[in-house]
Amino acid sequence: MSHDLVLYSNSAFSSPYVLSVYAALHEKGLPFEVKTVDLDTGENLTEDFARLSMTSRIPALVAGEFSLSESSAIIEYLEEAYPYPEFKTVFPSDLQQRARARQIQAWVRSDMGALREERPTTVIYSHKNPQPLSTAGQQAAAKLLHVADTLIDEDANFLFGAWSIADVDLYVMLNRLCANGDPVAPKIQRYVDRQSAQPYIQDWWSLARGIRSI
Ligand SMILES: N[C@@H](CCC(=O)N[C@@H](CS)C(=O)NCC(=O)O)C(=O)O
Repeated sequence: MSHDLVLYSNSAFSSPYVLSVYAALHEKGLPFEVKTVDLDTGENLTEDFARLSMTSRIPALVAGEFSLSESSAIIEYLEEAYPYPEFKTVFPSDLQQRARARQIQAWVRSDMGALREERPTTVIYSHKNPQPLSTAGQQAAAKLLHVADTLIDEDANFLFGAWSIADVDLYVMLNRLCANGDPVAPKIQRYVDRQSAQPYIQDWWSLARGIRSI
């Protein structure tokens, strides 16, 4: 299957959900174009973008005549449309690890709201939040760090031996704490640094910082 792929991001490049799709496209080696919509001016609510995304949300992927939003659905689509072994897989090969990766993906998208609110992704590339975490924020951070401690080995390797998309999702969540200077164990910091070092991740944050344009 070969299509012109277009990934729609918010113009601030602050969305962890867009980053997850951006990572999947890079890892699969798929050429794609990035277009932006300005959420602050409601550009996502225009008829054109609503038609394309169906839900007026980013990320949205356009693949020829087809378009889709919701990052997990997009990643699953890419995985099936551009399958292994011709293309790199973004999921672990082992059945149970694959299920665990999907658990992590779903979990970081649906839990720990207080942490997402008090440590938005802007702390990663822009302003830190000097305010201590609220009780709810601390509880969310403790839960996150407990899961990370369970899944990440002492060498701070990828979660499932080789890279998977769950590494990107867990990395962004953990980096909300690391980048803000909130305390984390050394192996968690090493794990975050390892993911941060991927060139396309650095590219992404330089887009967010406005250092690089698309
Ligand atoms: N569950 C969605 C979350 C996407 C999401 O929250 N997108 C936000 C920006 S980060 C958005 O489009 N907000 C505008 C709106 O909902 O109107 C996914 O994984 O793609």
